[in-house]
Amino acid sequence: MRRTRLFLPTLKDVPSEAQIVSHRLMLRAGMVQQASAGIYSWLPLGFRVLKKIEQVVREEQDRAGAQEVLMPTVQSADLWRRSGRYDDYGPEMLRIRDRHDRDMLYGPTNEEQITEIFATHIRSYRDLPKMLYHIQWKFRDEVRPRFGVMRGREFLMKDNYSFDLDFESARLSYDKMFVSYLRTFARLGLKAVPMEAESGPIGGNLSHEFLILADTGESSVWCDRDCVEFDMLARAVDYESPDAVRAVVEEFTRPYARTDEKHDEAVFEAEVPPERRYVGRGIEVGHIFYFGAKYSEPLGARVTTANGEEVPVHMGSYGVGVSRLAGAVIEASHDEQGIVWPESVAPYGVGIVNLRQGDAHCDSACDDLYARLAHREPLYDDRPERAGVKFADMDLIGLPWQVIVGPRGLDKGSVELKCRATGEREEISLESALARLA
Ligand code: 5CA
Repeated sequence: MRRTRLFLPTLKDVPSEAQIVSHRLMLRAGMVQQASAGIYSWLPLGFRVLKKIEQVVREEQDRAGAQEVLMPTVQSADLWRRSGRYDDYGPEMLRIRDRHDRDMLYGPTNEEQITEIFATHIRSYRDLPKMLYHIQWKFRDEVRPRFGVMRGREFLMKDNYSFDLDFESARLSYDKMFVSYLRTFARLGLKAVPMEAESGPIGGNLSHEFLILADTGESSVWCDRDCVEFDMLARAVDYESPDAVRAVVEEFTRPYARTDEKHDEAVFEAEVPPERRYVGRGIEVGHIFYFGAKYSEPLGARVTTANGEEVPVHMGSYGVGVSRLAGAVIEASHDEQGIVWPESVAPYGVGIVNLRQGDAHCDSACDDLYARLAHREPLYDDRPERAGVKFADMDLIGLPWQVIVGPRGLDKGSVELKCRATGEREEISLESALARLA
């Protein structure tokens, strides 16, 4: 993409209500624009990041054996009356009436809807287990939408639902999602710590939240430093082996890690020696639940077992805040100059900075780079702007690599390769820059 063509409305001054760094940077870098309280439009740069996050989430869901579907955003109130949640959900639910005076709602989550789909088609234990997920917009009329996309009213969520014959098998589905979350967040360049959690309005009795550590987080965190030091990508996990999956979960749940209601100070102090105690704040980026027959019972999701008995299926649900992650990644990875994208979600892989637009030599070197870096999704800053403006903008939008092309360098046959994360700049030949970025 050429910068002169890109719709990238960067801002100099950000609205004062943007309290946290990710919100400020997302506005400054022209990623999103508020449409109304807690509701955002995603502009090209933000949209590219959102799609990349979504793709990492999708790949790790598929790898764990889940299948993607797409359910609607607008649901019928009757379905929710059958589970008893229509009245329970309260003012967070956006209730709508259609022209025939039927009660509808904009889905805050999809347990009822997926359970109905399952119940319509699956009757036998032979068709189990199943894991079905979608990546779809949700609406929750939060009392205090804030921190930009981190606590929105409309937000993009990946929600997966598992269906199993018995607790044993449901536990394995839960564990697979647990492992898939560790892999997902690690690929996004995040350290996410799983913590025992309350299950809230989703219900159930087994639940973990995945939090990334950040001072601006809304949740409190008490954990063993061991939790922060795990390296999930360093291991290969065979999802076909229940023992291998279980082993990872056990390793990650052994050290103390609790948030808010589940925290027990006495247990924390007894289990974790002072030098290993971590007390701080975190951002919840994922939440998984096992809730047995809470929805399958009232909605009639039953299967026949091998001995001909009819039983409700055991279910779990597993959420990732996809749009929240765009903000969370920035909270975890930025500096004074701007965003520092991990390679996996960067909106473009490399920026090309032409220091003297209009100079034949510079222009042709940049065109050459631009063509030959196509596989790295280059963003070519071809504006007739001062070098300082281009540098500041490139650092603000945080692409992992920059190739800086100027007349003096070119005379010696060289360009500069800058790594955004370390700030290191290296003068090398154009060919070596291409080789390094290959
Ligand atoms: N049905 C279950 C799991 S599929 C569920 O809804 N769980 S949840 O309520 O915990 O939400 C899942 C994830 O969505 C959260 O971990 C969080 O990352 C994200 N999320 C929840 N509320 C918001 C919000 N208001 N704005 C942005 N992301 C949110």
